Amino acid sequence: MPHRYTQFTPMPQMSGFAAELHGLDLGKPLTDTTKAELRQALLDFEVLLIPPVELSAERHIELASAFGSVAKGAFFPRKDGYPDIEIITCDEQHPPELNVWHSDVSWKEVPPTGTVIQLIDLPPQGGNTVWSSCSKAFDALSDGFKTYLRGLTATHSWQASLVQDALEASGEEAVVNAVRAFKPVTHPLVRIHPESGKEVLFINEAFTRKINGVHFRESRAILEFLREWMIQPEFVYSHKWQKHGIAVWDNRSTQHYAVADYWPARRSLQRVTFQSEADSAARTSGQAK
Ligand SMILES: O=C(O)CCC(=O)C(=O)O
Ligand SMILES: [Fe+2]
Repeated sequence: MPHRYTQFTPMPQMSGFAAELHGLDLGKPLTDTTKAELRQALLDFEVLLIPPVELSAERHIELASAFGSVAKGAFFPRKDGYPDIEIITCDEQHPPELNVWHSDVSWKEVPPTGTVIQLIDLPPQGGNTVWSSCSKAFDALSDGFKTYLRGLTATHSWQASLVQDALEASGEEAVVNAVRAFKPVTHPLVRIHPESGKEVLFINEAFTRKINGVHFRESRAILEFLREWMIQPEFVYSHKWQKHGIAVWDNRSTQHYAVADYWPARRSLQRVTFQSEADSAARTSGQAK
Protein backbone atom coordinates (compact mmCIF):
# COMPACT_ATOMS: atom_id res chain seq x y z
CA MET A 1 0.00 0.00 0.00
CA PRO A 2 1.73 3.28 -1.05
CA HIS A 3 2.25 5.80 1.71
CA ARG A 4 -0.07 8.84 1.63
CA TYR A 5 1.63 12.22 1.70
CA THR A 6 -0.19 15.28 3.05
CA GLN A 7 2.57 17.92 3.29
CA PHE A 8 3.92 17.64 -0.27
CA THR A 9 3.46 15.57 -3.40
CA PRO A 10 6.38 13.33 -4.39
CA MET A 11 6.81 13.18 -8.17
CA PRO A 12 9.22 10.32 -8.94
CA GLN A 13 11.39 10.96 -12.00
CA MET A 14 11.63 7.21 -12.58
CA SER A 15 9.48 4.41 -11.24
CA GLY A 16 9.98 4.48 -7.46
CA PHE A 17 13.15 6.58 -7.62
CA ALA A 18 14.30 10.21 -7.35
CA ALA A 19 11.19 12.17 -6.38
CA GLU A 20 10.72 15.90 -6.77
CA LEU A 21 8.81 17.17 -3.76
CA HIS A 22 6.11 19.53 -4.96
CA GLY A 23 4.49 21.87 -2.49
CA LEU A 24 7.02 21.42 0.32
CA ASP A 25 7.25 24.74 2.14
CA LEU A 26 10.71 25.29 3.58
CA GLY A 27 9.79 28.88 4.40
CA LYS A 28 8.51 27.87 7.83
CA PRO A 29 9.85 25.54 10.54
CA LEU A 30 9.29 21.84 9.77
CA THR A 31 6.46 20.22 11.73
CA ASP A 32 6.76 16.68 13.10
CA THR A 33 4.33 15.51 10.39
CA THR A 34 6.46 17.03 7.64
CA LYS A 35 9.62 15.48 9.11
CA ALA A 36 8.00 12.05 9.31
CA GLU A 37 6.82 12.33 5.69
CA LEU A 38 10.30 13.41 4.57
CA ARG A 39 11.81 10.33 6.23
CA GLN A 40 9.19 8.11 4.62
CA ALA A 41 9.76 9.70 1.22
CA LEU A 42 13.50 9.07 1.48
CA LEU A 43 12.82 5.37 2.13
CA ASP A 44 10.30 5.21 -0.72
CA PHE A 45 12.27 7.16 -3.35
CA GLU A 46 15.92 7.06 -2.18
CA VAL A 47 16.69 10.52 -3.62
CA LEU A 48 14.59 13.64 -2.93
CA LEU A 49 14.79 16.78 -5.07
CA ILE A 50 13.58 20.00 -3.53
CA PRO A 51 12.89 23.09 -5.67
CA PRO A 52 15.34 25.99 -5.19
CA VAL A 53 15.04 28.12 -2.10
CA GLU A 54 18.06 29.74 -0.47
CA LEU A 55 18.65 28.00 2.86
CA SER A 56 20.40 29.73 5.73
CA ALA A 57 23.02 27.58 7.45
CA GLU A 58 20.57 27.00 10.32
CA ARG A 59 17.72 25.90 8.03
CA HIS A 60 20.05 23.60 6.10
CA ILE A 61 21.07 21.90 9.36
CA GLU A 62 17.43 21.75 10.49
CA LEU A 63 16.43 20.04 7.22
CA ALA A 64 19.20 17.44 7.60
CA SER A 65 18.18 16.78 11.20
CA ALA A 66 14.69 15.77 10.00
CA PHE A 67 16.37 12.58 8.69
CA GLY A 68 18.61 11.69 11.62
CA SER A 69 21.20 13.24 13.88
CA VAL A 70 23.55 15.66 12.18
CA ALA A 71 26.83 13.81 11.59
CA LYS A 72 30.46 14.53 10.88
CA GLY A 73 30.12 13.86 7.19
CA ALA A 74 33.16 13.36 5.00
CA PHE A 75 36.48 15.18 4.85
CA PHE A 76 35.71 18.41 3.01
CA PRO A 77 36.48 21.94 4.28
CA ARG A 78 33.89 23.41 6.67
CA LYS A 79 31.90 26.61 6.42
CA ASP A 80 33.28 29.32 8.73
CA GLY A 81 31.50 29.09 12.07
CA TYR A 82 29.49 25.99 11.00
CA PRO A 83 31.43 22.77 11.58
CA ASP A 84 28.39 20.74 10.44
CA ILE A 85 28.42 22.26 6.95
CA GLU A 86 30.92 21.01 4.40
CA ILE A 87 31.74 22.98 1.26
CA ILE A 88 32.84 21.46 -2.02
CA THR A 89 34.19 24.00 -4.47
CA CYS A 90 35.66 23.26 -7.86
CA ASP A 91 37.26 25.96 -9.98
CA GLU A 92 40.33 26.44 -12.14
CA GLN A 93 42.67 25.73 -9.21
CA HIS A 94 40.56 22.88 -7.78
CA PRO A 95 39.61 20.31 -10.41
CA PRO A 96 36.66 18.00 -9.74
CA GLU A 97 37.52 14.71 -8.00
CA LEU A 98 34.12 13.15 -7.39
CA ASN A 99 33.50 11.96 -10.94
CA VAL A 100 33.70 8.37 -9.80
CA TRP A 101 30.80 6.16 -8.68
CA HIS A 102 30.72 5.96 -4.91
CA SER A 103 28.58 5.82 -1.84
CA ASP A 104 30.02 8.17 0.73
CA VAL A 105 32.66 6.83 3.10
CA SER A 106 31.68 3.18 2.54
CA TRP A 107 35.17 2.39 3.90
CA LYS A 108 33.91 3.01 7.45
CA GLU A 109 32.04 0.42 9.52
CA VAL A 110 29.01 2.67 9.73
CA PRO A 111 28.97 4.94 6.67
CA PRO A 112 26.84 8.10 6.67
CA THR A 113 23.07 7.50 6.34
CA GLY A 114 22.58 10.32 3.89
CA THR A 115 23.28 13.91 2.94
CA VAL A 116 21.39 17.11 2.15
CA ILE A 117 23.16 19.26 -0.43
CA GLN A 118 22.41 22.69 -1.78
CA LEU A 119 23.95 23.89 -5.02
CA ILE A 120 25.44 27.36 -4.44
CA ASP A 121 27.46 28.26 -7.54
CA LEU A 122 25.92 26.83 -10.68
CA PRO A 123 28.29 26.40 -13.64
CA PRO A 124 27.09 27.84 -16.97
CA GLN A 125 26.69 24.33 -18.39
CA GLY A 126 26.77 20.81 -17.02
CA GLY A 127 27.63 19.81 -13.46
CA ASN A 128 24.80 17.30 -12.99
CA THR A 129 24.80 14.89 -10.09
CA VAL A 130 23.87 11.34 -11.09
CA TRP A 131 22.41 8.76 -8.70
CA SER A 132 21.96 5.05 -9.24
CA SER A 133 19.47 2.97 -7.29
CA CYS A 134 21.26 0.02 -5.70
CA SER A 135 17.89 -1.58 -4.84
CA LYS A 136 16.64 -1.44 -8.44
CA ALA A 137 19.96 -2.85 -9.61
CA PHE A 138 19.65 -5.78 -7.19
CA ASP A 139 15.97 -6.44 -7.99
CA ALA A 140 16.68 -6.81 -11.69
CA LEU A 141 19.21 -9.64 -11.27
CA SER A 142 18.22 -13.27 -11.83
CA ASP A 143 17.14 -15.32 -8.80
CA GLY A 144 20.11 -17.67 -8.97
CA PHE A 145 22.61 -14.83 -9.11
CA LYS A 146 20.84 -13.04 -6.23
CA THR A 147 21.22 -16.17 -4.10
CA TYR A 148 24.92 -16.40 -4.93
CA LEU A 149 25.52 -12.72 -4.07
CA ARG A 150 23.56 -12.86 -0.79
CA GLY A 151 26.21 -15.16 0.68
CA LEU A 152 29.11 -12.79 0.01
CA THR A 153 30.93 -9.98 1.78
CA ALA A 154 33.25 -7.37 0.31
CA THR A 155 36.22 -5.35 1.56
CA HIS A 156 36.05 -1.55 1.33
CA SER A 157 38.99 0.80 1.75
CA TRP A 158 39.93 4.45 1.14
CA GLN A 159 43.35 3.32 -0.10
CA ALA A 160 44.05 3.65 -3.81
CA SER A 161 41.02 5.94 -4.14
CA LEU A 162 40.33 9.65 -4.52
CA VAL A 163 40.67 9.87 -0.73
CA GLN A 164 44.27 8.66 -0.91
CA ASP A 165 44.98 11.16 -3.69
CA ALA A 166 43.62 13.96 -1.49
CA LEU A 167 45.67 12.79 1.50
CA GLU A 168 48.82 12.54 -0.57
CA ALA A 169 48.41 16.17 -1.50
CA SER A 170 48.69 16.96 2.24
CA GLY A 171 51.89 14.90 2.61
CA GLU A 172 53.12 11.43 3.57
CA GLU A 173 52.31 11.91 7.24
CA ALA A 174 48.60 12.27 6.46
CA VAL A 175 48.61 9.01 4.52
CA VAL A 176 50.52 7.14 7.25
CA ASN A 177 48.10 8.41 9.92
CA ALA A 178 45.11 7.34 7.85
CA VAL A 179 46.60 3.86 7.31
CA ARG A 180 46.76 3.53 11.12
CA ALA A 181 43.35 5.07 11.80
CA PHE A 182 41.19 3.58 9.04
CA LYS A 183 41.64 -0.13 8.41
CA PRO A 184 39.76 -1.85 5.58
CA VAL A 185 36.21 -2.84 6.55
CA THR A 186 33.93 -5.70 5.55
CA HIS A 187 30.31 -5.15 4.46
CA PRO A 188 27.80 -7.65 3.15
CA LEU A 189 27.69 -7.40 -0.62
CA VAL A 190 23.89 -7.43 -0.41
CA ARG A 191 22.67 -5.35 2.50
CA ILE A 192 19.19 -5.37 3.92
CA HIS A 193 18.28 -1.72 4.26
CA PRO A 194 17.75 -1.33 8.02
CA GLU A 195 14.66 0.89 7.63
CA SER A 196 12.97 -0.01 4.34
CA GLY A 197 13.86 -3.71 4.33
CA LYS A 198 14.86 -3.45 0.64
CA GLU A 199 17.82 -5.55 -0.46
CA VAL A 200 20.56 -3.39 -1.97
CA LEU A 201 23.86 -4.02 -3.72
CA PHE A 202 26.34 -2.37 -1.39
CA ILE A 203 29.46 -2.01 -3.49
CA ASN A 204 30.97 0.86 -5.44
CA GLU A 205 33.75 1.52 -7.89
CA ALA A 206 35.64 3.96 -5.65
CA PHE A 207 36.00 1.99 -2.43
CA THR A 208 35.14 -1.70 -2.93
CA ARG A 209 38.40 -3.60 -3.26
CA LYS A 210 37.46 -7.27 -3.41
CA ILE A 211 34.86 -9.91 -2.72
CA ASN A 212 36.05 -11.92 0.25
CA GLY A 213 36.66 -15.64 0.22
CA VAL A 214 36.67 -16.21 -3.54
CA HIS A 215 39.52 -16.44 -6.02
CA PHE A 216 40.80 -12.98 -6.96
CA ARG A 217 39.82 -13.52 -10.61
CA GLU A 218 36.26 -14.36 -9.57
CA SER A 219 36.20 -11.27 -7.37
CA ARG A 220 37.55 -9.07 -10.16
CA ALA A 221 35.11 -10.38 -12.77
CA ILE A 222 32.01 -10.20 -10.54
CA LEU A 223 32.84 -6.68 -9.33
CA GLU A 224 33.39 -5.52 -12.89
CA PHE A 225 30.10 -7.10 -14.01
CA LEU A 226 28.23 -5.45 -11.12
CA ARG A 227 29.89 -2.07 -11.67
CA GLU A 228 28.57 -2.04 -15.21
CA TRP A 229 25.21 -3.55 -14.22
CA MET A 230 24.54 -0.92 -11.54
CA ILE A 231 24.91 2.05 -13.86
CA GLN A 232 22.48 0.94 -16.56
CA PRO A 233 20.20 3.85 -17.54
CA GLU A 234 17.19 1.97 -16.08
CA PHE A 235 18.63 2.43 -12.58
CA VAL A 236 20.12 5.91 -13.01
CA TYR A 237 18.77 9.44 -12.62
CA SER A 238 20.85 12.43 -13.75
CA HIS A 239 19.89 15.66 -12.01
CA LYS A 240 20.23 19.01 -13.72
CA TRP A 241 20.67 21.60 -11.01
CA GLN A 242 19.24 25.04 -10.58
CA LYS A 243 20.96 27.58 -8.34
CA HIS A 244 19.93 26.87 -4.73
CA GLY A 245 18.38 23.56 -5.71
CA ILE A 246 18.43 21.01 -2.87
CA ALA A 247 18.81 17.24 -2.94
CA VAL A 248 18.75 14.58 -0.24
CA TRP A 249 20.04 11.06 -0.80
CA ASP A 250 19.98 7.80 1.08
CA ASN A 251 23.59 6.69 1.10
CA ARG A 252 22.58 3.10 1.97
CA SER A 253 20.53 2.45 -1.15
CA THR A 254 22.14 4.68 -3.78
CA GLN A 255 25.52 5.56 -5.20
CA HIS A 256 26.36 8.80 -6.96
CA TYR A 257 28.70 10.49 -9.44
CA ALA A 258 29.41 14.22 -9.85
CA VAL A 259 29.74 14.85 -13.58
CA ALA A 260 32.88 16.90 -14.26
CA ASP A 261 31.80 18.31 -17.64
CA TYR A 262 31.72 21.99 -16.56
CA TRP A 263 35.33 22.41 -15.49
CA PRO A 264 37.26 24.79 -15.38
CA ALA A 265 34.13 26.83 -14.62
CA ARG A 266 33.27 27.22 -10.95
CA ARG A 267 30.76 24.99 -9.16
CA SER A 268 30.19 24.89 -5.42
CA LEU A 269 27.80 23.29 -3.00
CA GLN A 270 27.18 22.98 0.71
CA ARG A 271 26.37 19.68 2.36
CA VAL A 272 25.14 18.41 5.73
CA THR A 273 25.28 14.71 6.55
CA PHE A 274 22.95 12.82 8.86
CA GLN A 275 23.12 9.52 10.72
CA SER A 276 20.24 7.27 11.66
CA GLU A 277 20.48 5.08 14.75
CA ALA A 278 19.14 2.16 12.70
CA ASP A 279 22.50 1.91 10.92
CA SER A 280 24.67 1.45 14.01
CA ALA A 281 22.01 -0.85 15.53
CA ALA A 282 22.07 -3.05 12.40
CA ARG A 283 25.86 -3.16 12.51
CA THR A 284 25.90 -4.13 16.21
CA SER A 285 23.26 -6.81 15.80
CA GLY A 286 25.41 -8.37 13.10
CA GLN A 287 22.99 -7.80 10.26
CA ALA A 288 25.41 -5.52 8.47
CA LYS A 289 28.59 -7.49 9.20
O1 LIG B 1 29.24 17.39 -6.41
C1 LIG B 1 28.25 16.64 -6.35
O2 LIG B 1 27.28 16.77 -7.10
C2 LIG B 1 28.20 15.54 -5.33
C3 LIG B 1 29.49 15.45 -4.60
C4 LIG B 1 29.58 14.26 -3.70
O3 LIG B 1 30.00 13.19 -4.08
C5 LIG B 1 29.12 14.41 -2.32
O4 LIG B 1 28.72 15.51 -1.91
O5 LIG B 1 29.14 13.40 -1.58
FE1 LIG C 1 29.78 11.71 -2.53
